[in-house]
Amino acid sequence: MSSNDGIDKLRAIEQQFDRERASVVDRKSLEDIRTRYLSRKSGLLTLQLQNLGQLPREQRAEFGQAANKVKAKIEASLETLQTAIVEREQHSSLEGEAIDVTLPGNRKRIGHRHPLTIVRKEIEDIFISMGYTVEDGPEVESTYYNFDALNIPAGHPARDPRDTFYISEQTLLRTHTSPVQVRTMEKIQPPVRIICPGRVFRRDQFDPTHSPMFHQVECLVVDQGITFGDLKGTLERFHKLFFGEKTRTRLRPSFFPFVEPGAEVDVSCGFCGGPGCRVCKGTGWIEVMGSGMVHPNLYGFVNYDAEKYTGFAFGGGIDRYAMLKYDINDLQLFFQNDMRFLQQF
Ligand code: 2NL
Repeated sequence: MSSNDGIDKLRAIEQQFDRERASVVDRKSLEDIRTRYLSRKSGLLTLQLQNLGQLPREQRAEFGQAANKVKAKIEASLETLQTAIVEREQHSSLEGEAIDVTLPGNRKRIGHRHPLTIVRKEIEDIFISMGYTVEDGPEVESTYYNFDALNIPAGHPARDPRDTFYISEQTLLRTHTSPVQVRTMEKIQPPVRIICPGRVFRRDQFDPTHSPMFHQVECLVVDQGITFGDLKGTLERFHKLFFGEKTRTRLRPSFFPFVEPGAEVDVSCGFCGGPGCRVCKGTGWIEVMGSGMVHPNLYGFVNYDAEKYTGFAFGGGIDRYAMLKYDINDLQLFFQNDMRFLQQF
């Protein structure tokens, strides 16, 4: 063999390598081609270099240089292929881990407030903003706080066991939140500015407007110089804040044992805005509360000076305010815990 034959072989190997390198696509095919050409024992190029010793001395240098050149080329080419393969692998693994920030989030379902709680807190916030504090007290009461101290004497029809849940002769489930106000007056001297929201109990059958347990909020103000005008102004302000600035408030004479004078409180109908509709039964007005000036007899029970102080009070159903606010026609929906209803708030 002459160095020319050898160099022709080298060129053939080089060309073969150039063709085969096109099919190198991953680490495996890269290692295969490296082995095929450069393996120490059987690489195509290695075998050529082993022929070096058989060449005439003067041809060895030329052949050796040519062979090393091809080897260097192949090695450089394998290096390039390796870099490309590593890059491609990194790229595709990053692509696999990529986060699509435009995908919709997976929303965690969290709890939320019951509509009656929403409305109670809204009422509380309005009165807190006017300087009132929120008070509460026991749901199981004595007849003294629920009736006697409120000027409802023994034998009064409001005490009828057909209307009230008695636990014993002198213990009952409170029928209104007024006992909390009596208890507060026992504790502190005027000025008093409080509201008392809470559960109350009456022997009523369930129907769209009745429930044996419902929620009331009562308000009590006692100070020097409190007038009926303060009562009316407070009710007007509260209803504008709760139902909207267009709301008007009207008082009609009425009777409650714990006030004198007493008045029913109507608000203008927010559904029809005046002319009359089903909600206001054609009158343009909706009855929402009872109210009045605190009866002087009450001051005797709590040790207030009836000559020095006057006060007003009013009370209404939180459930009823929620029904009006959310246009709900059945009180029972608040107590059935049907998620299809509750989820709407
Ligand atoms: C109602 C209640 C009224 C009151 C509640 C009251 C409380 C005290 C003193 C005087 Cl401690 N009054 N509360 C006054 C007038 C009416 O109505 O449930 N109406 C629908």
